[in-house]
Amino acid sequence: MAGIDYSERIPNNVSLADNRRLQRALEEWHPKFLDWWMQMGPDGFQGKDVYLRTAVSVDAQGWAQFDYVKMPEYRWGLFLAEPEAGRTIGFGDHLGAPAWQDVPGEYRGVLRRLIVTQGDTEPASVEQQRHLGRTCPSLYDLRNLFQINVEEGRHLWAMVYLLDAYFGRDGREESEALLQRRSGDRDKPRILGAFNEKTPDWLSYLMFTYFTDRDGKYQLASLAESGFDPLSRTCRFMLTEEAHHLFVGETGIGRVVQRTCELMREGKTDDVRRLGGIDLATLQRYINFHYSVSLDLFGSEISTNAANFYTMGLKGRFEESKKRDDHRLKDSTYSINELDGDRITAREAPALPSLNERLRDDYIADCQRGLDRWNQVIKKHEIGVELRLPHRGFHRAIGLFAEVKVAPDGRVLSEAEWDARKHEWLPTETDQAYIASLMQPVTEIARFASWIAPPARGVNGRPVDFEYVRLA
Ligand code: BYC
Repeated sequence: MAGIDYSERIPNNVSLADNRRLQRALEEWHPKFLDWWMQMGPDGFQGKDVYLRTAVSVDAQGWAQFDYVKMPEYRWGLFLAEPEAGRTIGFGDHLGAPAWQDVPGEYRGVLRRLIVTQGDTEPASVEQQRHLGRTCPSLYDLRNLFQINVEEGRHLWAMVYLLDAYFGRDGREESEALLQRRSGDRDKPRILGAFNEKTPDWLSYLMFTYFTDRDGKYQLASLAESGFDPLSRTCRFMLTEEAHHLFVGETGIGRVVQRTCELMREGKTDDVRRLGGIDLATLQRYINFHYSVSLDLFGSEISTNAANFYTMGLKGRFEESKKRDDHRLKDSTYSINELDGDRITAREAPALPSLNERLRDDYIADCQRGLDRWNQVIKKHEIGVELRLPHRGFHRAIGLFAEVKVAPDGRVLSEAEWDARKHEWLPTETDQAYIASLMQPVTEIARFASWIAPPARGVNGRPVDFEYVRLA
């Protein structure tokens, strides 16, 4: 295993110096990436010093080095988790065969598509979050936003490395195209739906990091099981960074809930808007929106693509290697939803094409854990409200439920009923205008916006009142 060569322009542990062709391809791509970053990355802060974590090696000590960095000078490197000696393919038709170190020729197109779809989400999220810096609720939050942005940039590098190293000329073309598509662009949109939505304010951003980044966790974990070893190792390292993004979402919404409850108690009112807070009903509508668009990211309940990815050994289940079954699933079934007129029922379906639904189930259970913690905060303040995940059929655009309108409690509705009530369940224009009105920048050290509580602790042992971004 080569150590990290940090003296190179592209720090890496993939022996880049020994691969001239790859080095040339990446060095050609690098300035294009920087152009994209300056054009589409965080607006207005590129010259500022930010207290960032940079990976300088993949071991426990080295992957988290903290210092002030200007974002365009961040060292976007190529890092793969350590190889596992003698690793074999853990599922599908090739179960037990040695993991592939090169692209299996017969699966080239499918594998490339999976990598491109994953890669496309990374720059998309940076584009979506581009203007948020100007309305940050604190320096601490501003720093966390930029940490996520640079790491999403690095995750793009990770996928571009795979494309350039293993897919020759069409890989290089895909790498270029990843810098050409734009979130929300009518002519050249990003590939997946949620990545073309706007992230116009910090509440949407915290919801995005809780719900949409969590799709990232489940998709990356499934790809980390891949029989294509470079993909597996790349995703395993990305997951270590991903944990911070999820932390930002969970603690961020937790801090909003905390502040709302404090204002409710202090003001003896549910109407905390008068006090500059975000009422629980609005929070619930934002949860409903972001959860439902994130559920769509798992694809249809029945998917031949998903069955093929698995059978081919390219994309496994969440924690595949911990499961105790035959890892082929040709004879197993899985319970999925079905529509029976205006009733939602369950049926047993063949397990292979149900793999998207199975992953969605894992994701839903994980989402619920955060809500439980936020509800604990509400309960501690002796407030009789519970935040809930809406039914999985609510407000869906992909799969079975795209055909019907479903209420948060799971009732199938007529179009007329839906139209009459949807404003109770999804953020309204008034909600959005109110949230927008709260988005006033707070950039003094140790101060926080009215709608969010300070965090329990700072970053990397630093105090909460540390100067996380130097704006002067
Ligand atoms: N929007 O067979 P189906 C992250 C397409 S997030 C638009 O049901 P399949 C991150 C689908 O492509 C993780 N189109 O779906 C988070 C297919 O098209 P074709 C991203 C959609 O293929 C935050 C057709 O509909 N990683 O990392 O089984 C910040 C039929 O679909 C959507 C991955 O997604 C949609 N929502 O599964 C930063 C992993 N859903 O083939 C980063 C790689 C489906 O008919 N991707 N379609 O032209 C995959 O594993 C699969 O592509 C999907 C879809 C799970 C996304």
